[in-house]
Amino acid sequence: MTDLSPEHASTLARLLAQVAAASAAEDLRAIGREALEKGGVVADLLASIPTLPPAERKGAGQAANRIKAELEAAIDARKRELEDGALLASRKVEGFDATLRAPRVERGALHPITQVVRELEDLFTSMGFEVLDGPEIELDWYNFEALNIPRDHPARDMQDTFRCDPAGELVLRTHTSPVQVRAMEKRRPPIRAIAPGKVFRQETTDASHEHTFHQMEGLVVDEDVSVGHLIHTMKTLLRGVFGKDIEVRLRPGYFPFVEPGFELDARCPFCKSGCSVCKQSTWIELLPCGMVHENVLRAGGIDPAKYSGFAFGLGLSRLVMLRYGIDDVRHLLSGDARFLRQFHRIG
Ligand code: FA5
Repeated sequence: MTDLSPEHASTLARLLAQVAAASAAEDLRAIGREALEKGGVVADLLASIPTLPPAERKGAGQAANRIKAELEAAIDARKRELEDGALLASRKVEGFDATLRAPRVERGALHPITQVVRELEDLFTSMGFEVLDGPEIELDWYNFEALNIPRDHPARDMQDTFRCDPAGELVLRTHTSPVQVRAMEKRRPPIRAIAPGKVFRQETTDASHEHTFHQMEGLVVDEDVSVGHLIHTMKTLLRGVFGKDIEVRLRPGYFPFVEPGFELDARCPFCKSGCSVCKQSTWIELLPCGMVHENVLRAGGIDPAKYSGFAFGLGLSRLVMLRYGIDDVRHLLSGDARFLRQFHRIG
C-alpha cells in the first residue's frame, strides 16, 4: 500500500477519528463532503498533481486514492453501526415482541363495475369499436334536444334531471346517449363506438334505482345498417358476459331518439324454467335499443338518406348485479369495504 507523508497520514487519522465519533448520518455526510469536495484534502491533493515534479506525481495520486478509499470505507462501516444501533434501541422499547405477526397489508382491487367495463371494452374493441368518453356535466342540447327531445316534449319527464344552472342550459347527464351526437359530430361513417360512464337522475332510490349509476352507450352508423346487425351485436355481447349463447327477443319500446325503438330481453342465463332473477318468466329485461332516428343523425351532421345506424343503452349497474348476484344497486357506490372485498381478484 502507498505510504503517506506524515502530513497526509495525520490528516487521514484526524478524519477517521471524526468518523468514529460521529453519531448521526448527517455528520458522516458532512465529513465526506469536507474531504472529497472542492477545497477538501483529497480534492486539493488531486488538484496539486500537475504542479508537482513528474517523479512525485504518481505517489501523490496514489496517496489521494488511499485517503479517499479508507475514508469511504470507514464512513460506510460507521453508517451501518449507527443503523444497527438504532434498530437494537427500538427493540428494547417496552412491549416489543419479535414474535408478533407484522400487520397485514391490505390489497386493493378493481371495483366490480370497472371489472365488467374492462371486459366489455376488450370485447367491443375486438369487434372494431372505439371507446369514447363524454362530459358528466352536459349541455341540455346534447342530453335532450339533439336527441330529438325538445324543451316541451313530455319524454323529458322519463328522466328526472339534476339541473346545474338557473337557465337550464347545463344538466348532469341523465344517460350516456349524448355521446352519440358528440361522436357523430367528430367522425364520419363508418362509426363504431361504445361509451361507458356515470349518469345521474333525481330519483327516490330503492334496491333497483340509484341517483348515480352506470350505463354503456353503443353506436354503429354506416351504410345499410339493419336491426339484424343490432341483434347480432347484442348476442355477441351476451356471449362475452355470460360465456354462452343466449337467446334474445325484441319488444317495442319508445325512446324519441330511435325509430323503431326496442326493449331487448335475454333468456335467463341462470335457469331453464323460471327463477327469482327472471321473476319466474325465463326472460330478463336487458337493454333499450333501436335504429338511430333520422333527426339525431341530422343533429350529428350525418345524411340520413345515405346512412343508418343502431344504438343501445346498456344499464351497466344492472348487468353487474346480474353477473354477481347482487340484490341491491345501492351497494355498488356505497364505498362499503365489506361489500367491495367480496370482489377481490387479480384484475
Ligand atoms: C335510456 O337511458 C336510453 N338512453 C337508452 C337508449 C340508448 C335507448 C340508445 C335507445 C338507444 P332508460 O332510461 O331505460 O334508457 O335507461 C337505460 C337503462 O339504465 C335501464 O334499462 C336500466 O338498466 C338502467 N337504469 C335506469 N334508471 C336506473 C336507475 N335509477 N338506477 C340504476 N339503473 C338504472
